[in-house]
This record gives sequence, C-alpha cells and structure tokens, in this order.
Amino acid sequence: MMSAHTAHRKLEGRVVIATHNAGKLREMKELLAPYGIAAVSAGELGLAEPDETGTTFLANAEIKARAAADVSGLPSFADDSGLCVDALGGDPGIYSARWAKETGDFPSAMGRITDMLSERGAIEPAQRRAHFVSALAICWPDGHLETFEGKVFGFIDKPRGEKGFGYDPFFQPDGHELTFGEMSSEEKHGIPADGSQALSHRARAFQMLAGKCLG
Ligand code: ITT
Repeated sequence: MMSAHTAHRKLEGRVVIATHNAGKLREMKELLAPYGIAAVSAGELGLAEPDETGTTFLANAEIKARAAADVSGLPSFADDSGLCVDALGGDPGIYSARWAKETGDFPSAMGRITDMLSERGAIEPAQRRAHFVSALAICWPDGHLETFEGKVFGFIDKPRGEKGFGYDPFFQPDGHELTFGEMSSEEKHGIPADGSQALSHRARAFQMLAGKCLG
C-alpha cells in the first residue's frame, strides 16, 4: 500500500495558471491543452502577485501556487524558473526576472550577462555553460501540494531568433544548432509522442507532472 507521502493526486476540471508572465502562460497552456483541463490565468482572475520570498525555485513555485489556490478556491499551477550561468556562480538564477527588471528589458539583461562573461574571459562555449531550471507546483485549495523540477543544459551564445520569450535568444541547448529563440514552440517544449525526453526545462518538469497528476 502507498503511504500518504507517495500518493499523487490527479488534476481534473478547472485550474488557475498562476503566472503573470505572458510567455510562460502560453507554454503552460500549450502543455495542458492535450489533457482537457480548462485553464484560467491569474491575470484573467485579477489575482495579485505574491512576494517571491523563497530561496529556491521550488519554494517560490509553491508560494505562487498556494497564493492562487487560497484566493481562487481552485487547484493552481505555478512555475518558478530561471537561467543559471556557471561562470557567474549560478546567477541570475532565482533572480532572473529581477535582472531583466533592473536592466530594463531582456536584450539588456542578456547584454549584461554576456558582458560579465567577457569580463571574466569566458569566451568559448565550454566557459559559458548555463542551464535553465523550471520548478512546477500544483496546489489544491485544501493545501495538497505536488512539485516537479526540470533542467536543460547548454551554453550562452550571441542572441539569435525572435521566437520564445525572456532569455531564449542567447541560450543554445546541448546537441542543437539553434537557440531557443530560433526554435518553434514544438521544438522547444513539445512533448515527444514516443515517450522520449522533451527539450525545455519546463516541458521536462511537465512530463514528470503529467506522469503523476494527469491522465
Ligand atoms: P511569474 O512569477 O508571474 O510566473 P515571472 O516572470 O516573475 O512570472 P519568474 O519569477 O519565475 O517568473 O522568473 C523567471 C525568469 O526567467 C523570467 O524573467 C523569465 O522570462 C525567465 N525564463 C523562465 N523560463 C524561460 C524560458 O523558457 N525561456 C526564456 N526565459 C525564461
């Protein structure tokens, strides 16, 4: 018999997507679409953005999902994500959105990161290793919580492409010639029909979530 700690709960009916980031919202809706879950966004419900006071991606995903579930009375699905650059000690990491706010926009934030790498003499791809992380949390109004984390490794290159969002243009995942900014949604976060691993951090976390909480 399974203990309470290993029993996963299935997501059914209506869910709030607890994000105010349009790029993430689009990806999260696309990921949920095949499962017949009706999704409404935090923005559509006029939900406030909670303070992200956690020190990890998982903690912040939980804060966002819990806040939306408490206020809406619906199961809520949140993502906390970011880009970790090895030569910068893992920055911007959980501060990825903040860096873009501070510099004004994502092109400037990518410029700041690229400049910091150049100042440190990190020119070659091997010196510019980076990974994206996505922590996904689903919280039910009764407090039940499920969390999953996915990562994708690659390196920082010159920004290319206008697809995707955020830091996509200058991140090239290992084993690919294109940056995330040059990839279609299907290439970046499509779920392969043959059961193999998806590419993006968010799609990888979602595959784990789907295995436990959907279908
Ligand atoms: P919410 O908290 O409302 O969801 P946010 O933009 O504040 O929105 P985060 O705190 O999780 O979200 O910050 C994540 C940052 O990392 C944000 O600036 C994103 O644009 C960026 N990011 C996350 N996933 C990304 C991806 O797949 N491609 C490019 N950039 C990404």
